[in-house]
Amino acid sequence: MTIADLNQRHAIASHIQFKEGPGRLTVAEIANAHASASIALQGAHLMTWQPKGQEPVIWLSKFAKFSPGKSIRGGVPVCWPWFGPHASDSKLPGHGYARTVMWEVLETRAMPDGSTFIRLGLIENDATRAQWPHPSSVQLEITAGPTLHMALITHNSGAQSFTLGEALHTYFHISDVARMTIHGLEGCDYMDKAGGASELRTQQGGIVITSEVDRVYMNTAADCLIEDRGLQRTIRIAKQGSQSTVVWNPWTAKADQMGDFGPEGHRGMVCVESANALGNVVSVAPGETHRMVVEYSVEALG
Ligand code: TA6
Repeated sequence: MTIADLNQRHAIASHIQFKEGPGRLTVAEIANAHASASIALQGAHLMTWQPKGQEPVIWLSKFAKFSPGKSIRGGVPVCWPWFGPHASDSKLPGHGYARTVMWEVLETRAMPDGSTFIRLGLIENDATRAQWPHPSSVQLEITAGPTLHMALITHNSGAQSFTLGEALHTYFHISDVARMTIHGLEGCDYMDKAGGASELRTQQGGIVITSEVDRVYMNTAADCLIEDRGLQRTIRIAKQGSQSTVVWNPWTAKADQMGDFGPEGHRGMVCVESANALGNVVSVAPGETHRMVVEYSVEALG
C-alpha cells in the first residue's frame, strides 16, 4: 500500500498520519494532545514516544541504521517468535524475524481520552513460513497517549501447539547510567549472560549498572521502576502475560562493537524488556490467542 493509500484509509486528523521516514521506511507519525510517537511499519517498530512536557521516554540511537531488513537500534524491537538465538538453527536471525519484515496497518482509532490507537499485523510470506512452519498470526496494538500501552497478540490457527519465545525489547531513555537504579526485581533469580557467560544468580537489592549487564530475570510478573535521579523521574514498566524480564546495557566495548550506539551512546539508555524467554517460553494451544501486554508511564521521583 502506498503512503497516499495509507493516509487515505488510516490517517486521522490531530492523531496519525503516514510519511516516508529515514531509509525510505514508511513511518506512522502520531501527534495528539498528550504525546508524540513514531512507528516504522517494518517490524511494527515503535521508535519514539514522548509525552507532552516530558523528555523522550524511549531511546533511539542517533546512529541507528534505517534500511529494509535491518533492525533499528533503539525503540521497541519486537522479538518474535523466538527470543535470542534460535534453539536449533544458528543461521536464523537472533530474536526472530518479526522485527525486520513488513507489517500492515489493520486499524487506527482516536481514543475517547485523546490517545491514538493503531493495530498492525505481520505479513507472512514463504521466507517467514520457512522459519516458522506453524499456522499463526501476530498483531501489535499500540495506544500512545499519556502512557504507552502495547499488546503483542499471537494466535495459533493450526492443529498443533507451538512453543513461543517473545519480547518487547524496549530501550528506555535515561539521563545517565550512573544516575539510575532499577527496582522491582529484588530477590529474583536471573540468568547472567554478560560476557557470554550463563550463570544462574539471585538479584540482591536494586540494579545499578557499572559494566555490561545482560540478564534474563525469570518467573516474574512484577512491575519494574527505572529511577532516574538525573531527570528526577521514575519510569514504570507494568506488564501482563510475561514471566521474564530482561535487563541489558552493552557497556562500552560491546556497544562500540555493535557500531550503532555512537560514542558513549550506551550511557543514555537501558533495556528493560518484557518477555517470555528461556524456561518461561509459552506453549500456545490450537485455537488459542496469547497476549503479552506492557504499559509504560512516567512518575515524579518518589
Ligand atoms: O536482550 C539482550 C540481548 O539479547 C543481548 O544479548 C544483545 O544481543 C541484545 O539483545 C541486542 O541484540 P540485537 O540483535 O538487537 O543487536
